[in-house]
Amino acid sequence: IKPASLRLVEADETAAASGGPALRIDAGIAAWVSDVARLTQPDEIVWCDGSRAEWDQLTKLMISQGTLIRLNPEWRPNSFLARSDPADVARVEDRTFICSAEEVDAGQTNNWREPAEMKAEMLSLFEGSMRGRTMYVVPFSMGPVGGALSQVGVQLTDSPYVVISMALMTRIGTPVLNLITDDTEWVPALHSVGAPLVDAAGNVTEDVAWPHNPTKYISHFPDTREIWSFGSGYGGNALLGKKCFALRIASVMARDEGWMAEHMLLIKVTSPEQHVYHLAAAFPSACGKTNLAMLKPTIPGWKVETIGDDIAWMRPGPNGKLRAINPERGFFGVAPGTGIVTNQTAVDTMWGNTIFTNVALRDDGDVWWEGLTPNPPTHLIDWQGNDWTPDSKTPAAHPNARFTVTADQCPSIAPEWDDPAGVEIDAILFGGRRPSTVPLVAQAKSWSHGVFVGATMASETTAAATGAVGQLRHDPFAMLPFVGYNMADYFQHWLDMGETLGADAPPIFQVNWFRKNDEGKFMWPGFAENSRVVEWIIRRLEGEVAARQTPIGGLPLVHEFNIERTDVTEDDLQTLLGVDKQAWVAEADETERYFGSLGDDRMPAALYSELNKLRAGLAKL
Ligand code: SAT
Ligand code: MN
Repeated sequence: IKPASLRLVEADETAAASGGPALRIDAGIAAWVSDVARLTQPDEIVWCDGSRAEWDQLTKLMISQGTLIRLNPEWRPNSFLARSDPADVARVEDRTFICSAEEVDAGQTNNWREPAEMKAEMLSLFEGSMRGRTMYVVPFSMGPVGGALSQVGVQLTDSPYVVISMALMTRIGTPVLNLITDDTEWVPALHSVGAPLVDAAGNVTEDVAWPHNPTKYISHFPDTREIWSFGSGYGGNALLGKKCFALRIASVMARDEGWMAEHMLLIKVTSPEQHVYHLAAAFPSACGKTNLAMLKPTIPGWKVETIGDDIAWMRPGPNGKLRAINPERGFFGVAPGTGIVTNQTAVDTMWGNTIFTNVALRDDGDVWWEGLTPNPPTHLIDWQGNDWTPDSKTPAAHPNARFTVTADQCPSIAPEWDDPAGVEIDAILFGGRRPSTVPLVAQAKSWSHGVFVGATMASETTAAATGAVGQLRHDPFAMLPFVGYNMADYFQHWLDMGETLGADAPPIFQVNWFRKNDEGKFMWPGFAENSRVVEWIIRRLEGEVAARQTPIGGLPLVHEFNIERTDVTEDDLQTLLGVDKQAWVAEADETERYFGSLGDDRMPAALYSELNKLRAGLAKL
């Protein structure tokens, strides 16, 4: 089956003129599409309209190609399983490049290549890369279509899996295309899986279920605001609206225009007194953002609603306070560990209309993964298509297996989640996976101390990116893989935003759900019990609880911190809310080394001054 609306559009044509749907296509887009088509040589071009008919056509096509398996509609209507190639299962940070004109502008934390050189190399990869395939044109909006804080882009891709994923994760199609006129800024995002079906000599290769190329490049051109992605069909490598645009390119736009593009969830919290607060929280990939975003408080009278689970765009609003939107339309959540015990809301969200990638298939045609239910079924087909039983030595689902679903299916979604004006931010949280040192919660002493806390964040690595798992690495602001420019300049931008916001800057808190005791056991129950930390933060905003001032920030008083009806012992709570002087002295030394590694000439002096204050305070303990 081939999609019906296939048209090759030349620069001076419109889709309407070529017999397609009546679209008004900006000449700039049309010219770019035809340039890329000349380069990549697809058989056909499809302009995606974002309709249900298009979704049905593409999912049918992919079922026939073996890319998708339709799940049993009785359990999971309009839902599909995709199994990726085992060599294409996560973001490839070592193949991700920031191609600014000057190397120093990419900084010490990004891979850099000279833009013209990178383009020359990638042009030869893209040449003929779509032969035998269809090129899809996917106009997309990050943020509500036409919203003042929203941005538009156009992704060209030869992956129908990417098209349907973009359809869930962003607003795509005709309404977006109609927004783009001569003076609209839009981000061109070029993507190919790099697996042509016909070679230059005309020899035909058979297609595979998950085409990709061993050579991968995820390249960003921040000066011209372009994205070129080659060789991968997976997640953040291929859904270019997400990490590539909404974080790497948007962080550059934000720096230039005085706003912020952050790796943050957004929640609305209602207190028992019916006071409403909005929190933004940064955690690295696969550290529980989705769980916190869908938190069901265990403490009476509190309510948490979801606004976003991964990315926040924030800027000062008309009253001077920081406002945030979720630029995405859906969730691309980690499946393993998401289950009826840890996050019933997420499970309820995926009742249907969901794409599952690299999870296991049940015999009844539904899906399963580690942690979905306490006990595994007796037989499964694992993520690689092999028989699996509870005795198997390998996991049934890949650790970075994902569910993709729209946010409006989430039972805890806040009514204002897609308000184009965004929500006012009352507090910012920073967290990582830290088995030691970092307390359960601490309030930063000031905005600049908060920036220091963000800049010194570290976390154990997870399966969200290729490479070793469980190794502590610096991950400033949970943005290490996502800042599209020099990290030291990014720190400076945060300090500058503090100047702009002045007294209206929201308080900043550091949190850590992942403290372990000497036996290696988690000391804090986490998940829904994190509502207790949220409660303390809100009570701080209200001035209802005190904080013990320490060199690392304001810590809860043990007797004021609510652990009723938990297994947490008073002793453990002391540790969770304590300052381990020795560990912090070592942390300060490591911070100095890390700051030095970022390039001393651009590192803000304010951060070194925070480091000095920390050391002086520790010396007095
Ligand atoms: O693969 S993604 O980058 O989209 C998910 C993540 O790592 O946060
Ligand atoms: Mn993320």
